Amino acid sequence: MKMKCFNKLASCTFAAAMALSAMPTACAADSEENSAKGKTVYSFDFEDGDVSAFTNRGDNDTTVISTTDESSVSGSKSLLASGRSKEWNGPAFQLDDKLEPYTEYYISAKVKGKYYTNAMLSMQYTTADGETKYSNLVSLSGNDWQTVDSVKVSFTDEMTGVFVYFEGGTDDILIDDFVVTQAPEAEIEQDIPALKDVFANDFKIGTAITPNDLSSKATMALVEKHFSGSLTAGNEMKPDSVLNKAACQAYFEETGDDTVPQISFSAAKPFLNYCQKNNIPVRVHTLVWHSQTPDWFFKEGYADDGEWVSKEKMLARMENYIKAYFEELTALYPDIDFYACDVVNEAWTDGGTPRDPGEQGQGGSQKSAWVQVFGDNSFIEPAFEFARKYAPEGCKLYYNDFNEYMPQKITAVIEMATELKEKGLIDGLGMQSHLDVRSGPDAFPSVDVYNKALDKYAELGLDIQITELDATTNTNPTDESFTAQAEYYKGIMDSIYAHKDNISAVVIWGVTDDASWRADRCPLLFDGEYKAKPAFYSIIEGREIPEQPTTQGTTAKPDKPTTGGEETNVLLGDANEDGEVNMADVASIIQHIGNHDAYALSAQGEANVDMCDGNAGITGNDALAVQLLVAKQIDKLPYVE
Ligand code: 9MR
Repeated sequence: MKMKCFNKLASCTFAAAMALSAMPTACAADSEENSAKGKTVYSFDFEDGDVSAFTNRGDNDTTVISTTDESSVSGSKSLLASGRSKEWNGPAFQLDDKLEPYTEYYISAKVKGKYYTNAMLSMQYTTADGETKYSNLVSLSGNDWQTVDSVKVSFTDEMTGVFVYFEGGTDDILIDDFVVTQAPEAEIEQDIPALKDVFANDFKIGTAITPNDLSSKATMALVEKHFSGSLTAGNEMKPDSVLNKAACQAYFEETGDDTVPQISFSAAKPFLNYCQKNNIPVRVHTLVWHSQTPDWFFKEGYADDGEWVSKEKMLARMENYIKAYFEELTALYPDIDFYACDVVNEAWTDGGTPRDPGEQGQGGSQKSAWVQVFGDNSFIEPAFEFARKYAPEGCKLYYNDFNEYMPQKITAVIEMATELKEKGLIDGLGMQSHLDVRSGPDAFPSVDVYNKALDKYAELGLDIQITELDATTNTNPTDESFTAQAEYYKGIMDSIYAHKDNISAVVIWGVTDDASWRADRCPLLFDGEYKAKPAFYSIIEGREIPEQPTTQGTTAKPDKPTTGGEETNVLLGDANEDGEVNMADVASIIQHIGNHDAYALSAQGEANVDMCDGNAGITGNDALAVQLLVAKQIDKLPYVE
């Protein structure tokens, strides 16, 4: 295959990036600067006494909202939220009735408690399934007025009832100078190589995303360009998001059976809808984990204060959970390629022993309720057995862990994996790879140590995936920090590349530094302004870009046909009119042809299908054309041979 070498371009852009990084040093976008750059869309100093844009949080919230001249930052008045009786009571400002979805805004304000400020700015919204979600955006405490400084918010068109609100304590809260600024529309760099192209013939390149990422146009543009080889949900497919306590308890009450856990993918739906629509392969993360798994899952009657269940009951719960998980996932998303699954996560300590038994909150978050119930790590094998039994075809099964280069952990993981491999239960190992550059020479782990761990896992003959790669700098990074980070990333990527025959995917744990779980130490490849960092250039430096790369997870989006320059409502290929073109449409066309009486397409469905093969009349060739598009054999409709 013809290749073009990236060397020249890489070295000049790498140099440019190094020079650029001389300007900003913090990884999050500078908030003052951002809010100054943005367009102010709402601004309240409350001098006119108008507080009508703010409400309390529903019927059970006793907050009374007015203005006061007791204290203020600008002018002589501020908003007063009095009469609060619960910590979560407080003044709320609705976003989705005033602002645009998929657009980033900054919220700035001054906040003061009556005697002492102990407040939070939080956000709430309701999902398409009617569930209300809450998240804390920023905590503020101290004497007198505190500042909410350009906190970034955005939402998708699937969310309703989107509010930001102030809460905390039960004393009066005062607000002044509440400003909403629309962030300038961020452009991503289109003129840099796409990671998925650079590594197209080596391994899938992917990332992990959060619901917030989904509502940021620029973040998702980076995902589409670089990371559409694989996506992982940052949190929404973990047990605490999927297990539905109320439904578990209701099922138990109704049937007397507490071994059939009830689940819901409502938190993951925006993520999964995106992956389905854009045809992006998904890593399922994760089924069996000591963390982010509620303790009630291990208790009699699913009660918080219940007794621990027996090992037998837990095995039944585990099997039914894994069964329901895959059945529901594949029923809801038959077209998504769930190509990998972290069946068990983080079961071994760095010392190569099982975790201590206990509730997850005890002793930090290190204790394991699985060990509590099973007495040891004997829950691992049945987890893989059940996953093997119920996972869809093509979904490879992994054991996933962090610090996977610690000597005793390597021994424990290899011993476990060897046994599981002999029984045909495991396909690969996930090396999370949460790394730390520190100041360069004392990086943890060193590239050499990381490389040796890869050597050992490669010898096992199992597949390897790098599942959560990020490499932190320090809390106040300088230019030197970013240079050291780039060098370290390069070393790690070279080591990964040297093992590419054993590695099928490399997943970076997040897109932009400011949205990382370790945002304070800027661990990713793109900064808060969506710009590629030196680390980005360092990992592609010297790599050859295949001229016609095997595309990773590209979208099968049909072109809309036009009539005399006017766009029509026809979406070619969309037989069932769900706005997407996939195998379900192929089935609908075949059914329409085979049994018109029972399965006739609607008039719009017929219009969407008729010209797929470039000819009038719905025939098997229309179905074939749609199938070719879905299989990415062609890139648009109509398909005329
Ligand atoms: O990125 C996740 C972060 O948003 C959560 O707060 C955190 C809580 O455990 O989990 C993070 O993801 C973890 C992943 O699921 C497993 N490996 C470690 C990751 C970082 O903690």
